[in-house]
Amino acid sequence: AVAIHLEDYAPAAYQIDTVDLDIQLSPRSTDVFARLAVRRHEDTDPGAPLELDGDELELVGLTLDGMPLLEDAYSATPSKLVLNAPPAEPFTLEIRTRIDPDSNTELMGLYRSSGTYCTQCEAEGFRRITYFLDRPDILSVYTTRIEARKGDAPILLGNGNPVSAGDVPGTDRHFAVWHDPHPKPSYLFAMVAGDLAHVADTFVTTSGRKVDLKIYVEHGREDRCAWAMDSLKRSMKWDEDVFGCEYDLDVFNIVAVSDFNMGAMENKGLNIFNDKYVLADPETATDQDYANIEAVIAHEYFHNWTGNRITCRDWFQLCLKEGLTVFRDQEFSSDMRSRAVKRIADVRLLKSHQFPEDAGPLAHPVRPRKYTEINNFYTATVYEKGAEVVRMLKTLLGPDGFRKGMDLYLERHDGDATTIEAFLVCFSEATATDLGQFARWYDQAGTPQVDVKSRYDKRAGELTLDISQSIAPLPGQASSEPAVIPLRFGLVGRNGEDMSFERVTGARLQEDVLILEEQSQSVTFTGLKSRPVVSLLRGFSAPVRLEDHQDADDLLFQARQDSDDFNRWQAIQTLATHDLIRLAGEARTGKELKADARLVEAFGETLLNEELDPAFRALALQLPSEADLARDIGSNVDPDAIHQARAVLRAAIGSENAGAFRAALGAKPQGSFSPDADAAGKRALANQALAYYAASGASDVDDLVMAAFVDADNMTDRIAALTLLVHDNLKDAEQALEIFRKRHEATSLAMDKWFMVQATAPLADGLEKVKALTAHPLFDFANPNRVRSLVHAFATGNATQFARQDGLGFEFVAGNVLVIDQRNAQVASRLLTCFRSWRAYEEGRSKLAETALLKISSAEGLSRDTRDIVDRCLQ
Ligand code: HT7
Ligand code: ZN
Repeated sequence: AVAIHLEDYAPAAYQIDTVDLDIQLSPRSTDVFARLAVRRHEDTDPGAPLELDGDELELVGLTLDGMPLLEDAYSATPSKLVLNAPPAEPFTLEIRTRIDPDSNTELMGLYRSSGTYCTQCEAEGFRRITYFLDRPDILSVYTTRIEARKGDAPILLGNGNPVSAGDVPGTDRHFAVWHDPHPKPSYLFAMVAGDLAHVADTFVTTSGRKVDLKIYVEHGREDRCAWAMDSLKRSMKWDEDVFGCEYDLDVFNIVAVSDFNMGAMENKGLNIFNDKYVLADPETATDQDYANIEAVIAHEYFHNWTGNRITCRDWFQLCLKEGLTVFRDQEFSSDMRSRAVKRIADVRLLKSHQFPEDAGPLAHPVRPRKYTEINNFYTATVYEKGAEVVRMLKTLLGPDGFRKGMDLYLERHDGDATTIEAFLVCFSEATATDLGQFARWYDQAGTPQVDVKSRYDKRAGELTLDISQSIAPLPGQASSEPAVIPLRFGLVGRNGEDMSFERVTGARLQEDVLILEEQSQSVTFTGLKSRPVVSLLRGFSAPVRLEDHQDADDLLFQARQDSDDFNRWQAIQTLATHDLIRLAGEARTGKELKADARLVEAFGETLLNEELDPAFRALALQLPSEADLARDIGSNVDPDAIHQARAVLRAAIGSENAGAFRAALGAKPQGSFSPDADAAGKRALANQALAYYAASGASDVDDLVMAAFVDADNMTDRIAALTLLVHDNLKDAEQALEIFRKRHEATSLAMDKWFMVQATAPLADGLEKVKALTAHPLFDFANPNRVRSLVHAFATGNATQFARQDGLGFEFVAGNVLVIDQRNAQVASRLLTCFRSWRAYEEGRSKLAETALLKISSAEGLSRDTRDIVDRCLQ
């Protein structure tokens, strides 16, 4: 496949000002009439060919200014329509294509999900509907007429505002016309048609515009939409309050569908969602589901400005909308919930998903310079690291400077398809700051490693930090330049308070942030009365790996005393990581394993510390995952040794503090269920206590966990207990699985959890069980959520079974990649990324992983998506 390079960007030769679509829906044969008002760009030579993109299209009609085109005036294939020499003056092109929504298993373009017609056009799905200049810098005003059989599709939805609707005389069909006044790129086009129920509400914007809000779902699911609607209204208000962004249409519609490649899509005025991010009630959704719904609803809504009103010039600029919008949704959730808890959750996600990506063969800059398949660049690097870069910009410029920059960006670029450079210029101009070096964050791949050694001179009362930064060489990036790293810090005195100092030399200081700009620098603080404990990277102020060589005493002190909650959490995690890595090393030598007593005690203290928010305590009690440990070990990884190490530490913490954990089981929120952060935090802590108690080996564990399962009155508690029963192989595990299945069989999202619990069970026959589940009547390769909940969950959440020493785990996943690739390339290539750290395994396993990858690589007819990932993994 041909690689596309950022440096080759050139504006299109033609512009399309308006698009009038008439879509005549029918399951197997849908006709699309597109009338395009085309105009030559002034700097394009008259007569230059017009090349429109297509993908698996059938052309059934073509006219130019109402006249059929002669055969030698154009050429058409399923993937291109070329007008050889179009008129120099503006003209109207009418294109008729025919498509088959029912056979569209890729879920890109127009397809059907449970009988509902829906579309997905980002990144390049519009070309599967009609021939078009399908690139984000072509902004057009769309009018869409949708026609369907009334009985099949009483609801007809499009972008923008409704214009008219009615019956088609003499037929069983009806139509609706929608008009979107805001010029937009084709990737934001959407339509939906189906037999759907809805819930309705309204929102009045600051300037008094009344907006009709509707959420459409399958019949019978209306009462699971309340949380999503509430989240939407809070998002609309928050964006006005915090960024001054108001909504700009008369309606805002959300449609939930069950077959969807990703989370949700921000189509103008018509967001389409994976139903997982809309539907919630206490019986079927966990607290994590509620938090995710709140975040995803906000994310898609916030795109209305950062993505839709201001869009990307080309797909290399994807982080312009995604990184910025993730940052905005993170801030929203922080304001709705506990800021510290949200920050910890976001950093855990960054470290577990983005750090490994950035350290392996799939590493790429936040703004890549080259791609062969853009769908493979909707990555943790573009989204999560992209958000971290925006967060650093705010740290460097301060809240006021950041807001000034955002205001300028929103005003200057409204209606533009623009670039990261233009974005940074707004911040630079608004605050008179040179951001030249900062821009490297967008262009360099890899996580900077920041090494800090501290020396304290007691006599002089001086502390010196010798700091260096570097990025390990990566494929295509042998060397790197120093980045601007805002390092938030505190010098913690024995009483737990931050100490003052006289002066700092060796780095710029902005309030409590040191600005690192050099490859290595020595920073000295003078005027200290005693040696402080140095608390670095507070709030995780930059996406770096910090090695600050803290000893166990200082880490324990930080875990107990640091005024920065994030670093308190980090200190206990670092202590646990150190001990787990030691234990994993010893497990490989056959030594008897014994957890560190002081660490075990610190966990007990954390549980009992009533001054700390329960949600924070629950997070602090969570051990680093097996994948986190594999990442930190970095090479010669043995998943069985890691698993054993974790089991030993978990058992030690559980048994040493068994009484306290048992007592904590009762600390559930009282009264009727509420998904708010407080109540969720209490449930999280009680369930964490249950997990540790289960690990204690006490004689009543089996009965107690089964009772917790049976008595649970919400999904959070039920799934927590079920996970323990199955993962710890407790007595009633099979019975509990059966009870759960019977109870939730009709609720697909709940059954996804049932599959996932089994997929991630670290049992000796885990793989065999998962294989058997692929033949379960409720397993379906056509449903991405189901595939993710079984095969993907196995590959990413069951380290010991995926990386089995007999290689069968790798073989199973590779075989599934090939099967899935036949029907849905995006789902297959995403699944394949679970092999990205294959070189970090010990020799035997990495050979087996390579064999599995080579098998994929040598398969016939691989999609471009899967070919791209397998080639990069093997490079
Ligand atoms: N902008 C969207 C990204 C996206 C997508 C969504 C659904 C299906 C396929 C997709 N390809 C790309 C989602 C977002 O980030 O908001
Ligand atoms: Zn997004």
